[in-house]
Amino acid sequence: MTIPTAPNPTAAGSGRSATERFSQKELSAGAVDQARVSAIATDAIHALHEVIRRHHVHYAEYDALKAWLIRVGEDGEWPLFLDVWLEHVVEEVVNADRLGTSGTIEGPYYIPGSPEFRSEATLPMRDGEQGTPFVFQGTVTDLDGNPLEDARVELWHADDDGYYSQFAPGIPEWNLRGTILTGPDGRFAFHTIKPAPYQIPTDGSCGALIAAAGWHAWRPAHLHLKVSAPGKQLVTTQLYFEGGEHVEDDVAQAVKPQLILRPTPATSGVGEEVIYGFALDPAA
Ligand code: MBD
Ligand code: FE
Repeated sequence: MTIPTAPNPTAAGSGRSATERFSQKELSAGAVDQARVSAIATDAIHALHEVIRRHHVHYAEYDALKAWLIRVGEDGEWPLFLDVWLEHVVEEVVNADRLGTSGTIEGPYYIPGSPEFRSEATLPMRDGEQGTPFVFQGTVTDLDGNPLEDARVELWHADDDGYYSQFAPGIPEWNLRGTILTGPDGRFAFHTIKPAPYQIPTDGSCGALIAAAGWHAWRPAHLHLKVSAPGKQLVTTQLYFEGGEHVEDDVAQAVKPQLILRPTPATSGVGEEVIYGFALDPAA
C-alpha cells in the first residue's frame, strides 16, 4: 500500500500541535470521583454494545475501527475529534442554566495569555493580512445591562486561509489573537479581518473518517471568544456571520441563532463592522 502524500501538510500539522498544546494545559480542577467514573464508563461501554448489536457490526468493521483509533492517536487528532464531535454536548449540559450570553464550544486552538489592550485595539496581524477589514465592537454588561469595567474580552480566530497562529506553521505567534480590558463604559472594539470558513484537515484521521462516511468537513467562519469580569461567570463562545457558508450545517454543531452576527458596511467606507453585547451571569 502506498501512503498518499499529504495534499496540505499545513493542515495536518494543526491536529498534532493541538495534542502537544493540550498536554501542557492545566486541566480543569476537581477530583475525579470513582463512582462517577464507574457509572459513566459503564454507560459509555454499554452504549457501544448497543450500537454493535443494532448494526450487526462484523470483524472487518471492528478491525477498521481499531486501525482508525490507533491512527487518531498517532497523528495527534484526539483533541480535534473530541472537540468536533463531542464537545457541543458537554457545553450544552454545563451551560444549560446560563441566562446571559450563550456559550458554545472552545475547540482545540485556544491559547491563554494573548497580548492585552485597553478599550480599543487592532489585533496583531501581518503587513497586508488578507481578508475583509472588520471592526468587532460592543459592550460587556451584567444581566441587568449595567456596563462592566475591567471585563476581559479574549478574541482568537483563523486567518483568511482558515489557519490559526501557533497551530499552523509560518504564522507570527500572536497573529489574530488579543485581549481587550473594558473601560468604565464596558466597551471594547477590535479591528481585525473576517476569518474564512474552517475545513477539518483532509489528510489526517478525522479527514479519513469524513471521507469514508461521505460527510463534509466544514465549520462556518467564526470568531472565538472568552469573556469574563470580576464577580461574573466566564463565558466561552463563538460568533458566526449571517448567510455564511455552513452556518446551517456546522460539522461541529456549535452554531446557535443568538450567536449569528449581521455585519454592515463600515462607516469608514472600508470593510465591515458589527456591534455585539455580552451579558455575563453572576459567578456561582
Ligand atoms: C476549529 O477552528 C474549531 O473551532 C473547532 C471547534 C474544531 C476544529 C477547528
Ligand atoms: Fe475555530
